[in-house]
Amino acid sequence: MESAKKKNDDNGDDAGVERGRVGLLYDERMCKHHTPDGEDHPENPERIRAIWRKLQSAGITQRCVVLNGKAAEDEHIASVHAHNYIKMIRNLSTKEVDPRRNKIASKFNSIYLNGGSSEAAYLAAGSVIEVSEKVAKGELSSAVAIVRPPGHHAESNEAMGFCIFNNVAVAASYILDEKLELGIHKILIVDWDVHHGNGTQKMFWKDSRVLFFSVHRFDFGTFYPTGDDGSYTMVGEGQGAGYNINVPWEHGQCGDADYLAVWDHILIPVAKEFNPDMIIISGGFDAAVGDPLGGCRITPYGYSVMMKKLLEFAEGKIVLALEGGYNLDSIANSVLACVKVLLEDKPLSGALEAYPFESTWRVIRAVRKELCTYWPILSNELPKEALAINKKVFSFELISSSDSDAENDEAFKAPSESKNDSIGNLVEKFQNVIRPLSLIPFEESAQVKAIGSSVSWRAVFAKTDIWYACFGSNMWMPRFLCYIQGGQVEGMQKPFPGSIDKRLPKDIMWKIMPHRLFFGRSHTCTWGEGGVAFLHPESSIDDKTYMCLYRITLEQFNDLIVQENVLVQENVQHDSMITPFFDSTSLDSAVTNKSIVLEAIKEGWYSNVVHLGTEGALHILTMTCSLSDVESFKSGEHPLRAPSKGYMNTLVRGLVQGKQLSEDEAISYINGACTKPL
Ligand code: Q9C
Ligand code: ZN
Repeated sequence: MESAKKKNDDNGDDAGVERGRVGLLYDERMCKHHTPDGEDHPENPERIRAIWRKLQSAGITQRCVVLNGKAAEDEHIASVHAHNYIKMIRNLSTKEVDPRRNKIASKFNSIYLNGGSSEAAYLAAGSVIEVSEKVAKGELSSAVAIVRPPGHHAESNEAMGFCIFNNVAVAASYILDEKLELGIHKILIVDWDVHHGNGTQKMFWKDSRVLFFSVHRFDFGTFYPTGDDGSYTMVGEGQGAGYNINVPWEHGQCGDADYLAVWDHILIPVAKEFNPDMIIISGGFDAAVGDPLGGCRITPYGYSVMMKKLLEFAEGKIVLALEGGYNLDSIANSVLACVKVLLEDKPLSGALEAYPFESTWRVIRAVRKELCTYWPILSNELPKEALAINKKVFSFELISSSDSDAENDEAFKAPSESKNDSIGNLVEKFQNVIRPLSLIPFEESAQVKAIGSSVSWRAVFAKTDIWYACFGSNMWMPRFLCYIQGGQVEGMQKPFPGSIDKRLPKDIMWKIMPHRLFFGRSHTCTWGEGGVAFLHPESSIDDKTYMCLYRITLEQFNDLIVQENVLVQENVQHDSMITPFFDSTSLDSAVTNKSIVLEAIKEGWYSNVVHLGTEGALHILTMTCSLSDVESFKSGEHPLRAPSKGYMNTLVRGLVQGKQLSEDEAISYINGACTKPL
């Protein structure tokens, strides 16, 4: 550490041009903590290596004061952790294989341990202490500690959620308890990791010297670490009452606009009042766009603005300590953006995505109401602009895709009756029905533009197959393929861009499902009169619906969701695909609860993804309306309406060519679904 510091001092020309001295701490020894038998794990050594490499290649490391890690002293850790726990971590063996150590790990929630874990944990905690002390002293103006294992889930006597020691809590306590002479009496901890910082919250629960602020996915207590701890009602106790602020998102997909609304309407006003002497950021980057666990979408630009707004406080004394963040590119670019802010580089250019979610204003209101007795500034009305914006939030309009008016188009040639037509053969036969995308004058698709930033989730989701089950016009394969390959079949008034991954469905099959098919809505804005098909989300043994199942990837399914719920504002569609609408959390939820209404597109008519079971090892998913929409259909608020002739023809064609029903049978099947009361 000394040598690194000296080197930089000698190199004063470079460091001298910088406005201040920004510390950067990195130590390869923290990579020694990894899974004991080498299985993949999101919290792996490559995380900090990727960040370090990025800072090096961006020429940032030369402009900073580079520090090596330093192991924490037990007595300093003891200010927030129990002695027995510290002893246990200290005494973890360094052996390559140790069943006893595995047994210890298994007693904790989401924890692995290996021969390097103890050393890395001490280094992570000690390193955050080290940079915090230097910032507190003014030796450094600010600092970034690229540490692992992370810390904010760790509790007094418990490792948890990939965390062993609570690095940030250890450092804050050290500065407040051991270094009174430095004049740091109030610390603001900003925890922007996508998960709630349960450990840190507990450690300063009754402490008014630490204002703990955490913004995290909560999903009504179902998101890790689950339970009520992350609720906005958890405000602290005793002296600490009002000094614990939770901002619990109701769902994923939150991005720059949501976080900055929280900054502007909660964090910054409170920080002005609290007037911290120093800020420590529990800097998880798992709310970044592209993160496989978080499902949120903060961009590097978003992080840079969040950072910049905090730099106005505590004379810029900020320590950023790494917590979570599991997409290597996302975390590297996000940390880079943050360091640039500390170096006071000219701001990143970037534009904020559209608007916060409606739910974001709901959460902000709830938090402000809960805390306004402690922070009177929060009792003011939210500014009018916020309300105006609220109205505009994500107003989608469905341009139905399930109501093709395709009449008997000349181009169509019936496929052969052969029973063992492969998908490829079938597609070839249908191909002449689809106007290939390449022939249609078409602006570069918004989705295609978004590829750059969404490679990672796409790469992951491209590897998971699901069965997409349809009951409407998509039963007719040429119509469905418009969503995969792009293009339009005759009768459609506009082409669809298709999926990014244009590979054909790997398989196709039919099933009869015990659900009610019905037709509703009076018309669609582009297709005119007539209802479109919906499936009752709940099953009932008295009902039968023919469903055509296409084996596609989860990535294609997401592209399908966007096209099925066509979004009016182009930029919204564009933004929407930076992260998947339907992610692994949504899938879990759909499997557990049978269905999930996707918040981000809840205004769409097909925003409800229903899990219909499994086939082989794969999930069967469909898209339909929400249960509350069903109620609206029942009450007459939404009309039930038979399909137009053209739409009817498409459905019949799908059922007949899928060899499910004769033409007459298909017609009476649809008519039955139209006439039977809901
Ligand atoms: N079903 C941090 O980001 N997930 N920790 C466990 C169990 C644990 C995340 C899921 C996520 C821990 C520091
Ligand atoms: Zn996290």
